[in-house]
Amino acid sequence: MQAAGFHLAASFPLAALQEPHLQGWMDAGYAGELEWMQRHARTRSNPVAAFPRTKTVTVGLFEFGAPEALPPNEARIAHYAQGTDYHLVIKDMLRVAAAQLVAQVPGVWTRTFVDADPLNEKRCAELAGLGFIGKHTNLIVPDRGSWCFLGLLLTSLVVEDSPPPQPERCGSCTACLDICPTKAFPQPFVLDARRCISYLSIELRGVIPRELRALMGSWIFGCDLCLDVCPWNRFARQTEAGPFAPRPVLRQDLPQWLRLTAEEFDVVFRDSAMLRTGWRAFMRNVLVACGNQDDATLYEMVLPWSKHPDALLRLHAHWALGRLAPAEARLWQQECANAETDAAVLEELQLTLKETA
Ligand code: B12
Ligand code: SF4
Ligand code: SF4
Repeated sequence: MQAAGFHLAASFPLAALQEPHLQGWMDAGYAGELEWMQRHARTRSNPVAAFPRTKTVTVGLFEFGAPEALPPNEARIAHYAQGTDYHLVIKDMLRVAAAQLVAQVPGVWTRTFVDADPLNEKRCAELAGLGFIGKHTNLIVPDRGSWCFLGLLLTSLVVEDSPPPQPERCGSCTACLDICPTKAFPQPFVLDARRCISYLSIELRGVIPRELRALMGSWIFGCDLCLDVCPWNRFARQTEAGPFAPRPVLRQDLPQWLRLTAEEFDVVFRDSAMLRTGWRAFMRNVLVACGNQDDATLYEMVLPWSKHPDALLRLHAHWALGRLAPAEARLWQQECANAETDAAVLEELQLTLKETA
């Protein structure tokens, strides 16, 4: 795997993989609208039956390096998403690793997984002895931190011994739990995805729950707060950024993002993990971030979005207007409420008008 470009790699027998808490996590509703998780949960509850040809899982780990200091309180994009889409890059590296293995061991069966496939990659990395899972629920490599991508190579080869697991080393630290603005951890080591800004800004396509919008700050794609605060990330190495080097085109402020058209979105985010969210949900995020700024000059720039034909965008724009300049917004929103035909937008208008009364 190292020859294919991974910084670290280790293997364990698939038979060792169990997720005893998974069904409880699903039953608690923590997966939100991640519908594919239901399908995956069935597979993940019995991976040996689901992948009968797989004997060994080799986990590849690629460090994308610590981020620069978080940008000013404007438009924040998670560090992992600032370069080329890791799904493409890690998949290619896994394919190279698979081809190298087949060349060495003719007849060996292989399969490659990255992210959207039905195995828990951080749990696999833990079983392979690469690190431990912290209270923020991500993998931490003790001498390298957690700014890393994971990928899996499933093979029909048999490994004799599992590496020893690494002990969990959070100790009494609770920095990640404390910093989370949306209080997304119902308990240490458990995440309620429905409250996580990463889920809200990337996975959720509809209306962002009203009570969470104000807590999202300036994040317009993903969130890094719980990783950034982790003391283990002091050990993160500055690696060759390569395909994950931040793209300069992403260094834009909120007024610039507000001007992004759907056509430009496809160009700017070509080969980027951000393409996945789509222009509509991305602009929704930008509007929410605008509503979280203490900057009334944004009002005029958000205003046209409250007349947008798409109800989702109108709704979030009205929320932002009510926060940016409540008195000014009030007159305009009373007018809009009389003409509004969408029930959700009308409800948003009524709530905003009540707040600004
Ligand atoms: C779904 C998903 C998400 C969801 C859910 C996050 C989560 N914590 O799982 C959302 C959209 C919120 C998300 C966000 C992010 N993600 Co994500 N995500 C995934 C994905 C596709 C599946 C993970 C999964 O199955 N989660 C669901 C739950 C069930 O898993 P779990 O946390 O392991 O839950 C277990 C615990 O709760 C435990 N449990 C339950 N009760 C109890 C009680 C006790 C006492 C204990 C000890 C345990 C316990 O059992 C559960 C089941 O096993 C993986 C890729 C993959 N295929 O594995 C990437 C992955 C985990 N994500 C990744 C990244 C980078 C992120 C973000 C940092 C991106 C960002 N900057 O915005 C954030 C981090 C947010 C966070 N604090 O976790 C990386 C993590 C790399 C690493 N170092 O670990 C992965 C591995 C992708 C990759 N290939 O690199 N992600
Ligand atoms: S990514 Fe952000 S919102 Fe999600 S759990 Fe971490 S700090 Fe909370
Ligand atoms: S911030 Fe502290 S509690 Fe959270 S994962 Fe890191 S060491 Fe563990």
